[in-house]
Amino acid sequence: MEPTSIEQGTSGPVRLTGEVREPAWLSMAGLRSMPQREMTVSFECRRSGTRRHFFTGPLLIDVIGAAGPLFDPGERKDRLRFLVAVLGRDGHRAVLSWGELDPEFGNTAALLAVSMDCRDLDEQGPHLVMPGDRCGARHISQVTDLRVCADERLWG
Ligand SMILES: Nc1nc2c(c(=O)[nH]1)N[C@H]1C(S)=C(S)[C@@H](COP(=O)(O)O)O[C@H]1N2
Ligand SMILES: [Mo]
Repeated sequence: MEPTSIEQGTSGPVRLTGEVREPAWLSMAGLRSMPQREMTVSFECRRSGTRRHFFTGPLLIDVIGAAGPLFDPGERKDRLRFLVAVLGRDGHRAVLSWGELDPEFGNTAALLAVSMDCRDLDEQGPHLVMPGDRCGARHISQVTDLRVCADERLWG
């Protein structure tokens, strides 16, 4: 299914697709209109050593939840079959599980950040923030695509 509405931001919107009721184009303004969290994360990069950044933005699970993932919301076990794939403009990507984000399970407060170190990210696009990660590789910059997938095709 193709996203239905376009709210163009400076960086180009983020596409949210896959197994959701309402695929969407997310603008930076739209992400800012959601409840905001802030957090400082530090991590080790093999190349650049210890890094530390301050981010603000909505919780990733709120962003995806608003699009209506196609699980039975009242059935905790059904949610555990879902994956969230995150893609950066340069092709760097990571796959997360719904279970690691869900407050009833791993409860990782991942953000889709709209500002980094007190500068807005409108030029770059949003930034995935994974609090608790020791390596920086899942703090994906310039996110362009989020895709929700159920596990069915893994077993096919
Ligand atoms: N889009 C994108 N984001 C990325 C990467 C990348 O290659 N592409 N590298 C990751 C890695 S390995 C690290 S350590 C951090 C480094 O972030 P910093 O240099 O801004 O502190 O960015 C992460 N985010
Ligand atoms: Mo890194």
